[in-house]
Amino acid sequence: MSERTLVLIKPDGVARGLVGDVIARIERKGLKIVAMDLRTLDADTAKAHYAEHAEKPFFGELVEFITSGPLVAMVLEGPRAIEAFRALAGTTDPVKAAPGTIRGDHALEIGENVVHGSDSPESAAREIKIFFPDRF
Ligand code: RTP
Ligand code: MG
Repeated sequence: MSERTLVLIKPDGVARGLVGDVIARIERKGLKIVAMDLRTLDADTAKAHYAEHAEKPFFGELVEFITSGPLVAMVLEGPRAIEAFRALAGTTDPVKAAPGTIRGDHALEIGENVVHGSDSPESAAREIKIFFPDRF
């Protein structure tokens, strides 16, 4: 059964020229890109996207970072796409992320960990609606 997930190449990934690398990994894995857009988020969209973290001490930094420059938003489709992309991304803390994953290969700081991927079907549906309303 196919599912969809919302993936972001965060502003650090775009600024560092990692868009091609991330997309190559997605395509090599066999996940299909069904929507893609380069854009800079406003604070309201960023807060809506990260609403689950609104009470966390790092929320302010998170919103500032994710709005700091252009990011690439995309929707991926494939069998167990949510779990498949989270496996490609590696764990949240890039120091602990396995080499061979996006975060394991490219990042050192938890706040600048290159990519986002939805963590559940409910999150994916909510996030896809925020980034690509009316598309799906
Ligand atoms: P994401 O939502 O970005 O895909 O990352 P995730 O599921 O692996 O991690 P999550 O717990 O949802 O956290 C969202 C983002 O917040 C930043 N973060 N900073 N300073 C901190 O302790 C801290 N903890 C999390 C990370 O950039 C993480 O990706
Ligand atoms: Mg998350």
